[in-house]
Amino acid sequence: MERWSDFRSDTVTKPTEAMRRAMAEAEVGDDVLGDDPTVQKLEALAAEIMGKEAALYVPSGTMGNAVAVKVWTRELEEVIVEARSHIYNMESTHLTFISRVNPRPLPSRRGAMDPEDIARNIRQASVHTPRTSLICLENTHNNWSGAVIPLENMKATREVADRFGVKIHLDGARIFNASIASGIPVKEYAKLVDSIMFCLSKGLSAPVGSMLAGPKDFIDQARRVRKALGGGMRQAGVLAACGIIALTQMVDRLKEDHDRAKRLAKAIAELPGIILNPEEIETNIVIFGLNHPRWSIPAFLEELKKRHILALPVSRGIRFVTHKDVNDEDIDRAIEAFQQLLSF
Ligand code: TLP
Repeated sequence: MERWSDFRSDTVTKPTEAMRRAMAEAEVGDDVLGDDPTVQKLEALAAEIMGKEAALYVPSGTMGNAVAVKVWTRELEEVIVEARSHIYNMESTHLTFISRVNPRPLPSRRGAMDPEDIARNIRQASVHTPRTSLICLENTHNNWSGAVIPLENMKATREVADRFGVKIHLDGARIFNASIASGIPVKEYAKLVDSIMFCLSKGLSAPVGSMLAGPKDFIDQARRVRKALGGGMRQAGVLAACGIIALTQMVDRLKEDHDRAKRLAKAIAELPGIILNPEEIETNIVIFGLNHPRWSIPAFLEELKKRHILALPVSRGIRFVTHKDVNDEDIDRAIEAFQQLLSF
């Protein structure tokens, strides 16, 4: 059967051979009872890599973000989020559904909110208004085409947060992509926030799981909230073993994904109907608009599918994501299809 070129997401990556072996050999225990050595090893490794006191293994990025918001906030409070952020748009409203806090979405420049704009939007509690208790950041920013949020912007946001006594949570689902693209160690980003969530199951290719890292008392409480949400996992060492490989063997190769995304972006940006500035592609996500007399977005995606090329529609167009399981041939094949379908 002809190969599928699957650009829908870096979440589609399959575990590596080394991960399969590690799963088979993993030492396990009951993690809810606190005795799975492989989960403990992964949590200690994650905390060390991020320079935080402790870390917690969670089943998904969404649960990691949901748990963090729940621990940092209370009812009658408000959380500042970026308008296009994943936490605000793509996580089934857990801010209101689970934490019962009010989201306050702010505009940004390619995912980076203006720290003074944040300052202006922080509210002290009154009988009329909620108290702002948390700022959520996202780096890299998925819906801004994988943009890297500059460290300087995060530093300035930290100053604002400290001025007003507000916490910062970072959705760092792809923080290793940010680090590889910028050359800045993940610890430098993590140092500027109170908690960070990052995913093992995206470009790092683990089958399941994300990490939440932060201060010890925060993680202690997060562990209780994870259990309350049904996220306590028993012999999870089988999965955590893959997470250890993700963190120790899979980070450096993210550069290949970035290079392929750039090559794809440069090649298609020149074609009729494509709305894309390839200079803006910094990591592994290519989002572009399509305005072509022959194609609607659904019809174009359907035609690509007939050619065994998969991508996803997003609010501003189409998203292609590069990852371990797409190679140079897949990129060539996609470029060729674009050329055939869009040229006059
Ligand atoms: N993003 C998924 C989809 O939900 C869109 C993807 O394919 O990109 N934060 C960010 C920035 C994310 O991109 C995602 C997943 C999450 C959190 C949630 O992670 P999971 O899927 O593990 O709950």
